[in-house]
Amino acid sequence: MNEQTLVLIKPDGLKKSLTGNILTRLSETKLEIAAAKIARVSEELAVEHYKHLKDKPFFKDLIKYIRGDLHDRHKVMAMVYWGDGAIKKVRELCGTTNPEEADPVSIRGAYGRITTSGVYENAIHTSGDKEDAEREIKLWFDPDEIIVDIYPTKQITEKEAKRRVWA
Ligand code: IDP
Ligand code: MG
Repeated sequence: MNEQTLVLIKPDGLKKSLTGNILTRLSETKLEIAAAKIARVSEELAVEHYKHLKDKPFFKDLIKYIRGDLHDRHKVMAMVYWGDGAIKKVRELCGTTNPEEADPVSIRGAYGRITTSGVYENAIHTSGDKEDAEREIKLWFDPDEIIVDIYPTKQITEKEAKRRVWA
């Protein structure tokens, strides 16, 4: 069954120039990339994305990590992968959360590390299940940024809305 999952190449992955390697590994899944962008991560977005971990002792460092404060790379690469069994396929390829325990040939096993402050720097994020995927994709992307129709949308008219266009 076709489904979708959010993938983030985290700031450590970008700093280590792993984008190409990670995309090549992800292509093993034969899934389609339905959306892709480089994104700045606001404090608000980071906290919302990781809200299920807000009571953990490593939460503050985790927010710094995903915002790029630990790597001087204030961006992530965000993508939606789409296709049959997308969530499980990408999750398996990424490996377990703790990079030291991950299969050495998984993305996290190959590229992740645990910092001295205890954060798991595991180079990549991917949604854990269908509910997470929907919440996360809606958080990171607007419907028009995704080339397939995945969740219901509605039309709104924004009269006073201002936006930048090319000068
Ligand atoms: P996931 O990324 O495999 O879905 P989550 O539990 O959602 O795992 O955790 C989000 C991120 O928080 C992880 O990818 C990792 O960077 C970090 N993290 C999770 N658990 C720990 C921990 O016990 N110590 C340090 N960092 C952690
Ligand atoms: Mg998770």
